[in-house]
Amino acid sequence: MSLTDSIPNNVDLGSDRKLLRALEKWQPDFLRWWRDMGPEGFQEDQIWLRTAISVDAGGWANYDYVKMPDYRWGIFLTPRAGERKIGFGDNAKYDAWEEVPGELRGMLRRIIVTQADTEPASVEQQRLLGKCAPSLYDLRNLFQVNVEEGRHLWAMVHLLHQYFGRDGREEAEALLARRSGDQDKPRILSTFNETTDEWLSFFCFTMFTDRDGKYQLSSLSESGFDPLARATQFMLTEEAFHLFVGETGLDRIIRRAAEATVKDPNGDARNQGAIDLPTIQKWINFWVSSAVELFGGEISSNAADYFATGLKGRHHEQKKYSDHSGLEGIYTMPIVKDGRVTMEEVPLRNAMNEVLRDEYIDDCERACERWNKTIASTGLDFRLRIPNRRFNRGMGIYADFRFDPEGNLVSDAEFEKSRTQWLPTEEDRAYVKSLMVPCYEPGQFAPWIAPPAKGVKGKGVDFEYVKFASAADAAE
Ligand code: BYC
Repeated sequence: MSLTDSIPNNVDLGSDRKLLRALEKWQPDFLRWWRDMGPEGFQEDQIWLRTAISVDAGGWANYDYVKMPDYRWGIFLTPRAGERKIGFGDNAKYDAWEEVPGELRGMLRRIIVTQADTEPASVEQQRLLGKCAPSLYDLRNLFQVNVEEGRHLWAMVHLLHQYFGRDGREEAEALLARRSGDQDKPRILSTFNETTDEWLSFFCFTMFTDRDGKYQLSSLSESGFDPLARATQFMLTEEAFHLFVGETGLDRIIRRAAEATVKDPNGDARNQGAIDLPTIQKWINFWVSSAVELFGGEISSNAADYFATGLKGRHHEQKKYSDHSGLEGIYTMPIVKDGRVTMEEVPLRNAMNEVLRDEYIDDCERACERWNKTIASTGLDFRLRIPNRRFNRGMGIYADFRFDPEGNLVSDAEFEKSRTQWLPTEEDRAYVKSLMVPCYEPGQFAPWIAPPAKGVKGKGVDFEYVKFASAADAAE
């Protein structure tokens, strides 16, 4: 099969010989990386997956059984809707760029590489999870997320190859050479080096880390560099499913936790084989505090430059804002001065990371409210919380101080004293891992997670979402 056949695309790949050659060279390296670092042990199995084969509303999501290495990783840009102008910053009202402006080349490359790096990183982080999936439904969802992260890598590599010449090709190779968690060649952003070897972390990752992806992609979809805007617009359509997996996955674990607490004579969910709510809270604290780092510094000249040049806007820049210069505005943020938290005014452009973090945190709070309704529906009086953004930070203006999950300044000693109440302990991790026993019977679910309300795309919850190549795989 030629590359133009094996890569569904709407970028006219067949007529661009240079681009085709570059991608033909990269594809075998990608497949090698996928075999080495993609889901371990399931490459020969038939997975019921959706594949994007066009950008049309009706055509983009095509469902069928596919072996993962045969997945058709396509390249799609949302079609142009007429002439487009740059929507914000100092270049607003000029025509959007179809080529990379020379003076912005370095900055744009850095943004695209940073975005691209997260995609293979997450696949690497999740590569062992299939071996302990709580159901075939969840196993299939994991693999759906994985192949789509692979497609998002293709989307960014296409931009690197098409617009950045030799530099772009080198960056594309480097994306396959870095490894999540590797001391010598780690992935670029912190969270993407965290271990994700059990499913509570997987659902936290897809809930909280992928949600950073949503807001970053949304900001990039406003970009004055039109190919980036159009590539990220289409990525967002797939990203929605990843967020669904995270939010509903946590909801199902929380439901089981609450039910088990109510049922147990001592109110001990662990005694019923579930994960208790205080443990879930610790995971939320850990993953939220890790994910909020991904928005960059609170006061950032990089962010100001990205906005000023028109490369990266705000979430819903066109829909939500009337002033697109960002020059007049002031952002008031809490900072630590003389041992106290006080408010300080920052020029809006320098606070763009914080503006995006606000949107993100509101979205997390919304989901948390839903989980609390799930808990309340069991009759249990317990509330989960999204920790304050200052809690447990390793980067930015709060990194040198300690805060409790409510955001109050505390001493190092106070923090250390409460650490085991706020963050996962080794014992908690060992307990959660002890529950990770695979459950591969169609329609069966591990005891620590409730079944979903419905299956995928009209299929039942008991549908055979994964057909194992051999009985040995299923028993593994
Ligand atoms: N870890 O000015 P600063 C996704 C670096 S997730 C390590 O404070 P800036 C997905 C920063 O790169 C979305 N390093 O921040 C989710 C800079 O280094 P350089 C991914 C960090 O630049 C799940 C220096 O520190 N997309 O799609 O304003 C599964 C000073 O930075 C971190 C993007 O991130 C960190 N946490 O903002 C799959 C969009 N934070 O460049 C996929 C593109 C900062 O001086 N990236 N640094 O060497 C960006 O827009 C910006 O790079 C950031 C940082 C928002 C990440």
